[in-house]
Amino acid sequence: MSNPTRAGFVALIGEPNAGKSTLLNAMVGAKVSIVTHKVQTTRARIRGVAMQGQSQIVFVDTPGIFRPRRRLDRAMVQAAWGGAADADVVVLLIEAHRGLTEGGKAILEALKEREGLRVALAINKIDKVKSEALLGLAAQLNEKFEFAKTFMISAERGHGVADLKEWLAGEMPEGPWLYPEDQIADLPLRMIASEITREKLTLRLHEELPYQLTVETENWEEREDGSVRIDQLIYVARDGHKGIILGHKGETIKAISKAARMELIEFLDRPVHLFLQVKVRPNWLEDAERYSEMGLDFKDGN
Ligand SMILES: Nc1nc2c(ncn2[C@@H]2O[C@H](COP(=O)(O)OP(=O)(O)OP(=O)(O)O)[C@@H](O)[C@H]2O)c(=O)[nH]1
Ligand SMILES: [Mg+2]
Repeated sequence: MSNPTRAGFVALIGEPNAGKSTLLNAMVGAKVSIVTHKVQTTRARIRGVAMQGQSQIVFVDTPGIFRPRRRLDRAMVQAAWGGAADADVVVLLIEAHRGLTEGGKAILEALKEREGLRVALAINKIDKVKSEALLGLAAQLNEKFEFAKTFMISAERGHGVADLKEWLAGEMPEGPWLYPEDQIADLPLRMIASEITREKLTLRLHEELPYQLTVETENWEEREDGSVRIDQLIYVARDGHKGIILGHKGETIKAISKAARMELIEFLDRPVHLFLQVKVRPNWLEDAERYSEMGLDFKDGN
């Protein structure tokens, strides 16, 4: 008899910058979720689909969990916990070189309150520390919470990723696959395109980057010659931010547009015409429509 098929959800949670999106991409084998050196890169739940033998694992990348102050923060943290609640297994990422932080402790406390979650610990970025330090950290964390299993990984270099994937495959409940075997992401193309531009903005602007920035794909036109025309709006909250993004003689936005276009060409495998426009909208962080475009809930309680 052949093995039964299995399918389920694995939520990746952790503090901002822990490497959740990097791990998702490593699991899927393609860049599905954007990665930057900055905290709070991922804003909504992003699904990537991986196959391991007869198991289909739907990884759910989530925004980092931190103490939220603003409305957007709260919606992001809520999306992260929502991802955990819906998952068959939760993988908590802890950064090896930072160890058990205050933020990490808060997440462990919150996990304890949510009974019935099956949680694996992944100590990530092990390439940054000496291996002797890892056992102590693993023991310390396992004292604080009853993890189903502990893994030591480097999401960026791929160390330990295969072991984690194999274990997760066995944890998935029996059942039919949820997505076609060759599908790797469950995110509309328009949103992937917006995320790619947001990544390039983040990488290019560094410290100058306005937190209050979002990208939306306004128009997507498939052309007869096989190319695609994509029009995007970059929303910022202040006039000054617009100037930062445009740069001297429009040089900054030109460079951003070029970088985004190159990646879109690779991702879509066809010629791309990308048009970016910057719009100042002082109150976009209080604007329900912007949230739904990001895949976040906008509630009065936010
Ligand atoms: N040295 C090292 N760096 C890593 C590793 N995994 C991720 N990183 C880096 O850590 C930074 C954050 O990675 P992300 O994958 O964006 O982290 P995240 O948890 O998704 O962050 P948010 O979306 O902001 O919550 C990036 O600069 C990655 O290249 C790793 O195993 N080793
Ligand atoms: Mg992320």
